[in-house]
Formats: sequence, C-alpha cells, structure tokens
Amino acid sequence: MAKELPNMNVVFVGHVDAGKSTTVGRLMFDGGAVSEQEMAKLKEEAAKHGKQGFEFAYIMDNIKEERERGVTIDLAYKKLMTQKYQITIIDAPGHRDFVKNMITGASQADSAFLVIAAPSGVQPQTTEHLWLLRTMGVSAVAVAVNKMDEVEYSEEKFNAVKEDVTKLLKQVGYNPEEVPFLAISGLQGDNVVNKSDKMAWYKGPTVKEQFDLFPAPERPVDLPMRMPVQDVYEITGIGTVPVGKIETGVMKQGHKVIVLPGRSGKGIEGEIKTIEAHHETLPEAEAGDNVGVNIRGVGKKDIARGDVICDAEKPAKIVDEFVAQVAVIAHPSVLAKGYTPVFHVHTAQVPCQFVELIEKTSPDGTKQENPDFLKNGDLAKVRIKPMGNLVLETQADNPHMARFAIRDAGATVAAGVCVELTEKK
Ligand SMILES: Nc1nc2c(ncn2[C@@H]2O[C@H](COP(=O)(O)OP(=O)(O)OP(=O)(O)O)[C@@H](O)[C@H]2O)c(=O)[nH]1
Ligand SMILES: [Mg+2]
Repeated sequence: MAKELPNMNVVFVGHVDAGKSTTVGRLMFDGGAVSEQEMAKLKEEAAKHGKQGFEFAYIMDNIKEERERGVTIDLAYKKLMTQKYQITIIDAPGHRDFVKNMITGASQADSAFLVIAAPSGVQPQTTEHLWLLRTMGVSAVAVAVNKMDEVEYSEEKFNAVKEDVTKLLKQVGYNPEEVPFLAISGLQGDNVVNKSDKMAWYKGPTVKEQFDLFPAPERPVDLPMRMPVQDVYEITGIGTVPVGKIETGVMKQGHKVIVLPGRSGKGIEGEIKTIEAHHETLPEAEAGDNVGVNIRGVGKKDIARGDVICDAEKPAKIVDEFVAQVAVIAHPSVLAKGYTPVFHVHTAQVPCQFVELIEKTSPDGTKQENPDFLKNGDLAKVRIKPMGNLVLETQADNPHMARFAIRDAGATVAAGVCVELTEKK
C-alpha cells in the first residue's frame, strides 16, 4: 500500500468579512469539489437573502443563521489533498462575538492563513487572532491580502498592508522573514487555485501552492500522552466518547490513562478501549491526530470539556499556583493584584487570580520589580492562582500544554506561558 501523506490542519482566521469563507469556498470550487449546479443554487440562495457575493462563503457557512446574516458563527471543516499533505481546512469566524470558536479552531491547527481585506488593512480581530495563534502554538503563518480586486490589484496597496502586518508580526513574536504574504481575490479567484493574470508584479505562490510550502507539522510523539477534551458525546452502541486533538505522545488501545481533573477533581483512571478518527477504528493515534475515544471505566458523568486524558504513568499535574510570562495585549485600563479573569488553557476555561506581580518590562524596555499594575504592551512575570482545578504544564516540561489566553468581557486581554508551577495536594 502506498504510504499515506501526512495530515496537516490549516486554520483560516482574521477580522470579520475579510473573506475567509469566500477564499476557502473558491478553493473548493476551483479545485473541482463543488459543481456548477451547486454553485448556481448557492448564488440563488444568497440573492434571496440579499447577500449577493456570499455564494462562495455559503460553501462553508451551512447554518441557517450564518447564511441569513452573512457571518460565520461556528467552525467548518473541508478536506483537500495536495502533493505533500492531506489537508484539513478549518474555517474560523472573524466576528468578535465568536472568538471562542476561533480559539477552538486555532487549538486544532498546525498552520494558519491570516486573511486581511486589502481595502481595510489591519483590524481589531487581525491583531487578536494573531496573538491567539501564537498562544495556541501555531508556528507557521501565511498572510493572505484579499480583495485585491477592490484596490485595482495595486502593488502599492499590497505593500502598505504588508508593512503594517510586518510590525504586528514582530510585536506578537513571529519572524516576519518566515511569513509569506499572498496577494489574492477570493471572490474573483485570483491566486487561490489559479494564477492571476491581473498582478504581473506578484511572484509569490497561490493559496493552493502555499499549503505545500508550510513546513511539515512537528509531531511531539516523544512527550507523555496528553489529549485535552474538546467535547463529549454519547454514541449508541459505543458509550461515552470524548473527542479532541492529541497534543503530545502516542495513544494505544489498552493504554492505561487518567482523566484530569475529571469530575472528582483528583483524576479518574481508565483504559483506552477504542480510538476512532474519520469513522475508522485505529489501533493507535499520535500527536496531531483529532480523535474520539472510548475509555473503560470512564462514563459520561466523569469527563467534560477541559479535562485532559493523560498517560497514567506520567500524568500532568493539577496546579495550586503557577508563575507565568504574560503579555498584555488589549485591556481597557490596567491590571493589578487581585484581578481574576478567565484563563483559556488548551480546552479548559478556568478563572484565575493574579496574586503577585513579580516584575515587568514596559514597551520602552524599562524593567520594574513588584510593579503596582500592568498595562497594554507590558511583558510581565506574574504569580497566578487558579480558582478551580486546572491542568497545566511548564514550558520546559511540555510547551504544548503551557500556553494560555486571558479573556475578559468578551475580548482577549493578554496571553502567556507557564514557567513554574506548584502541584495541588
Ligand atoms: N470584492 C471582493 N469581495 C470579497 C472578496 N472576498 C470576500 N468578499 C466579500 O466579503 C464579504 C464577506 O466574505 P466572507 O467570506 O463571508 O468573509 P469571512 O472572513 O468568512 O467573514 P466571517 O467568517 O463572518 O468573519 C462577502 O460579501 C464577500 O463577497 C474578494 O476577494 N473581493
Ligand atoms: Mg466566514
């Protein structure tokens, strides 16, 4: 049998209306996955809702409310084969009300396209999504400057957007030299699958070609097995099936595991009975795979979103307190000791309190010990206490389980990584 191509999960993110769904829809249509008839039907439906131009987005936006409003609400997935990879495309919503869904999408991704509309350039969720990609450990990013048709396919406009985004990339911690910029029009089909004949100045890849230029995802199979639970289903004939992405390690049938914190808060032990991906039963799965599992000894009441299925021999810890490096991205005022926002760590959401501000570095480079407060642009070392049971690891032990985003009042205010922790006894 021919060796299967490696899997890669690619998320499309960016501000609302940047054209993410349209670009993915165009990719499907020009790639032959959607027929002319189907396209004509979608066009008719878009017109019926007064949403002319949304027909390509409708390929991805299937929910009634999404089609009526012309916004993506939940994640949508599509498969695509390239020369090098089996790609799973994840189309994320850009609207600020649905950032939670975007975070889930980013947590499943190896690589990302940050889509920006050329006429509007960098927008609030452009910045927020880039920070979240970084936080969720998505290391390979490409920027698609979309709607080039609306700016007369101007190289000047493209370069202006590129300059702004380059600054942003540096701030967030990406090396701009490693981030390709694509000039495209999802709606018109320029440089999506087919090369555009309207931008002679553009020498870069198409979206389709860019997939194969992303580095092969790193699969941390040597670290202990960790699978944060995304959702839990009850399936007739099988039983309780937690689903999620294996972040690190290898999972096998018969594997002794512990679900942390689990309903008890102290962990629930079990044994992997079945592993399933894409309706196929697998003897084993590894880091990077999105799977559903059935665990002997673990029922519906024992496990929920935010729990982590761990190797029982080398379990993660439930933390009492931890020290983190935190970057303040967008807070309306200042953060001080006692601040208790919600932390998004892998798939968990737990309120945590800032108990000590140890030191900070301001954007101008000045350092201060025991500062009274933190504000936008500050990088700080902070001692934090979870107000519930939280599984987290240090950057040194397992970087895939160490990052978090801090959200408050519907916005991402900060992002960080755990550097030290003490275990809850
Ligand atoms: N002119 C032009 N319009 C575009 C292009 N791409 C998308 N649009 C239009 O932009 C609007 C939004 O497109 P979507 O694909 O729904 O945008 P999105 O980024 O998926 O939006 P959300 O998922 O809601 O965040 C629609 O009216 C599209 O027709 C493009 O390349 N050129
Ligand atoms: Mg969309």
